[in-house]
Amino acid sequence: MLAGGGLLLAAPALRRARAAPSVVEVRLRSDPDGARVGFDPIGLKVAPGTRVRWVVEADVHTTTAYHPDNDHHPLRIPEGAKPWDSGYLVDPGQVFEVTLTVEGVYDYFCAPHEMAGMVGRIVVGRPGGPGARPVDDAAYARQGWRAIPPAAKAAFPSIDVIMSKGIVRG
Ligand SMILES: [Cu+2]
Repeated sequence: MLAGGGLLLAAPALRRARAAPSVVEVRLRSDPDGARVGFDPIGLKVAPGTRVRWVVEADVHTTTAYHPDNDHHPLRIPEGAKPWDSGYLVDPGQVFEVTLTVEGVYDYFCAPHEMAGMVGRIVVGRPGGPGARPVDDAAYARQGWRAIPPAAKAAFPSIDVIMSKGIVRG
C-alpha cells in the first residue's frame, strides 16, 4: 500500500517534467499600403525558457535582436543571451522561433521597418541588463554602434507597463 501511494504522488511531477515549453506568439503586421507596420503584441512578459514564435501576417519583415553582432546595432539584450536574426520573412504564415532563457529585457527590431518604429520588447523573468537602461546614442557611438532611430526609440513600451499588464499591444 505504501509503495502504491508513493507512485501516485510521483506521477504529476513526471507529467510536468515532460510538458512542452510554453510558446507565445507575436504577429508581424502591416496594413495593405505598408504605411502602418508593427509587432503585435509589441510588449510581452514571459517566464525564462519560454519559446517566442513570430508569425508573418503581411509584408516583408525580420525579427532582429538589438546586438552588435547584428550589423553594429547597440546591445539591448541581456549579456550572455544569444542574439537572433530571422533574415527576411516574406510569406504570410512564415514563422521564426527562439527560446529565451536568460532573464532580462530583450529589445528587437524589424530591419526594413526600424526607421518606421517597428520594434518590440520582451521581459524574461525580472527586468535587467542593457535593455533595461535608457537608450543612449552617444554611448553607442563611442562603442562604434548605430543610433536607434527616433521613431523606434519612441515606440518601446515601458518596462513598468509590460510588468503590470503582461501583454502590451501597439
Ligand atoms: Cu517590418
